[in-house]
Amino acid sequence: MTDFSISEDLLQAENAARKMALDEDYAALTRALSRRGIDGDALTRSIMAFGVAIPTWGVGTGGTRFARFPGPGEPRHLFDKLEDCATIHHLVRATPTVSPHFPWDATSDYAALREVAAKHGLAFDAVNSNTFQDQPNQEHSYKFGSLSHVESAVRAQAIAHNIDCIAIGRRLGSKALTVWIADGSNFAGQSNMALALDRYLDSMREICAALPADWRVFLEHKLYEPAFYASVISDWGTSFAAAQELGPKAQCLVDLGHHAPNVNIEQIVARLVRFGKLGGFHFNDSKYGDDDLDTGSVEPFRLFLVFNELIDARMRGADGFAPAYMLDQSHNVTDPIESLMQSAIELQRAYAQALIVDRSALAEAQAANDALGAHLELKGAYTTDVSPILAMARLRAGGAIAPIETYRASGYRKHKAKERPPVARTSAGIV
Ligand code: LRH
Ligand code: MN
Repeated sequence: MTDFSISEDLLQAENAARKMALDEDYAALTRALSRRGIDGDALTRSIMAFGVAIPTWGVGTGGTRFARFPGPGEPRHLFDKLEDCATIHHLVRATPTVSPHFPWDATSDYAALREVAAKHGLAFDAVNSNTFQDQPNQEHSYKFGSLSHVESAVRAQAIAHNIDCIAIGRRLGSKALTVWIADGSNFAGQSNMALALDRYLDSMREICAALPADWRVFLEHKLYEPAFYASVISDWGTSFAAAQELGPKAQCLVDLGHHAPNVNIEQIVARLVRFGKLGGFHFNDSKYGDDDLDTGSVEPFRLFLVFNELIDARMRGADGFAPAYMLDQSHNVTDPIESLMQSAIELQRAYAQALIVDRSALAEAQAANDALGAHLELKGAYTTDVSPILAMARLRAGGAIAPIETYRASGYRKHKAKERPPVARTSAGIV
């Protein structure tokens, strides 16, 4: 019995039922946009070209330190995850790449993995290393850190793991390594914060030396958790300074949930662009801490403002501007496939809204210190409902006008629940 996948017939039938309404809404929106001098079809083509990577660790149900409640038809291994990633891309046509995490996604044959992904129309984005958990039979524990650990043997083990991840990534066709470390302390005095950073930099220099010529390494900063007094790479400033010191292949990755509440993330993005050190993003949303909630589900205006900086940078032709877009979320109470589809759409929405900002009117208002005028240029774009353009982009790219409804109509999850025997309930943790 072949594994169930959503048929073209079902997709066509679901689209046919919605096509007339979409055509009407699309015509009305493109007429309104053309009055603002914006070509609706060109905008739709831009959205069709937008892509974001799916985190393999986000395809299964996530959890917290308290508990994880797996749902039906959980992916058992990377091949199930790729199948679910293919289903997401089939319907939203905006997630052509997957970002794997090792050793969570370790497998015996990476060439075969690459082939299976290619059959699903998927490629691999940045690989993620993991020196924040101890693996069975691991020689040295990461309890007190990894790349910044006081013991050279532990650092060497962590460096070797990152170099292994690069080797795996090369076989998968990736071009970047993301390094997030949990290293830090819970008590004042527990760690010499200056020497910890020096040890981290020494370790990262060895990892950078192992990067192929056309690769990048993304340094991911995070204010706290699991360290609750000081994290070694706690903020964009430390990450930026480290990337400067490590050289041109080293850039900074902005995980939206890794900042103190109310930090101006869009300004951090503008700064990293200015210095040519914006490597990429882990998109998600948060209300308090690193909540890993669905992108655009808490602060959609902030997400728009981040994309406003990205479009401004692109329009200005900022040097070395090639940010990698990846999602990094934990789906504790929703079907991960639905959350990932909606999150990709919310990214497209912020991108489309940022593309319709009248940048010359905005620059004029800024030059005239017309504060409200300038703000309303942004608000005008942000309050434009671009949904018909997002739906038309999906339709023209062979996807679903209404992905969530089409996914539910397919009964995909029910089929997977039959195909995939239930996994044993793991007590807690994000995966
Ligand atoms: C750390 C982080 C990092 C991943 C992990 C799954 O909080 O954002 O990007 O390695 O989540
Ligand atoms: Mn992250």
